[in-house]
Amino acid sequence: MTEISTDLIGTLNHQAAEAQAEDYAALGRQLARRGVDIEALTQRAINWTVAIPTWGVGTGGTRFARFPGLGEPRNIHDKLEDCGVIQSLTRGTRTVSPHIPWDKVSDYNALRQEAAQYGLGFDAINSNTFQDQVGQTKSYKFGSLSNADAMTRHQAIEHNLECIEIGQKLGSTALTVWVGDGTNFAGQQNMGRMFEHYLDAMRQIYEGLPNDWTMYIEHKMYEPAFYSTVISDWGSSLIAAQALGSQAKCLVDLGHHAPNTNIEQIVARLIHVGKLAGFHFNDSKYGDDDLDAGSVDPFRLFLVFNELVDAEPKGLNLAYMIDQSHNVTDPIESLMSSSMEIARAYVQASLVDRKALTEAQEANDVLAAHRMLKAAYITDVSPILAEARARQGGALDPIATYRASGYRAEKATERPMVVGASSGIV
Ligand SMILES: [Mn+2]
Repeated sequence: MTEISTDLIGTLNHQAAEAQAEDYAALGRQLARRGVDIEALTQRAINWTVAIPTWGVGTGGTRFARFPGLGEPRNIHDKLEDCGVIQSLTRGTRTVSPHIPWDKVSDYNALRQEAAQYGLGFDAINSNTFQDQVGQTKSYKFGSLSNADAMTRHQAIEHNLECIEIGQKLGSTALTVWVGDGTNFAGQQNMGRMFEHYLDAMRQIYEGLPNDWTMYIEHKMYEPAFYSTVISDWGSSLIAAQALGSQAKCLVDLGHHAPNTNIEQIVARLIHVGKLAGFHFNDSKYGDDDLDAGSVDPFRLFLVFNELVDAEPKGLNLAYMIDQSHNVTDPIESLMSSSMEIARAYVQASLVDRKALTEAQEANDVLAAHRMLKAAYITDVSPILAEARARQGGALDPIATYRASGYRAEKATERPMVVGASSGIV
């Protein structure tokens, strides 16, 4: 088990401590003038956590090629080690979201203990019926849960039920179902019948759900299917979640919508019907680009969190996970950066004066209302995020500390390059 040395974190934190104290105090005074208690915000930042997908620490790829990185994780044990590094430096990523079959092992109790050594627990478990596995009887070439062939659907159902079993051993309480099912040709399939097959299959999975579990339904507009997709949008997802029952909810992946879609409004609608499961965070410009969260449109990320913080009195219990593909960066650095950007949006959204905003909205004072959001959004809350990390033993500057540790170079010698390491674009 490799860790970033606490001595290194302590030394680098010490070097930056004076500047951090100064920035934190200055921000505290500024916020106090605005009637905001910086300590309360810091406490919120400390409590915040987002899940790391186990496949995210590997280098992703495009439809054309994959350029492997140095010292890539070769298996779930290496992945947990990398996720442990992210958690030790950022302190805001306390769980990992496993993927089956990529993370299959023979002893899940041992895996749970292994994760616990890194201070990690297991979040939602992800099933995979979008690719064929070695030794599989039926192919998913023409779909899985919505396949025209009953035996193929049965195989996909059984896989999801197995995921629930594995998840229970890992301490997970949610199953995320995303299927790539769809068509590439008009007339290829009957769109109504496909949806009925999907619902029927999902019902059988739902029946296998333990009482304290939730099923997350993830929609995606297109890809790999390009003419029609069985769960293409939040409407289809909501129909399915409502048909299944109270334990089924809708997961919003920020990259899975048409360009320019008002995602924060979808979030508000799903909150309204009590069907919002949570998020897969990433960013995009054109489609499901799986770019780093907050790297292209941080304001949109903020606006999503604005809806979430606004709805906090409703007692939301949401799942937050990063879902990105890292093609040109060190995945550990990207995941640390993204986790900090997500926490930033959350803390910024927490700055909004909800009472004053409601009053401005009720009075149709358009510009005042807008400026309240912008005032929160342009506030640099970095000192709060750094403070939250440091108070928990993390790094004031996680990426600089990681670079100084030489972790990647060490792994490059320990982990020889393997061909065909799994990557995720879901
Ligand atoms: Mn996703």
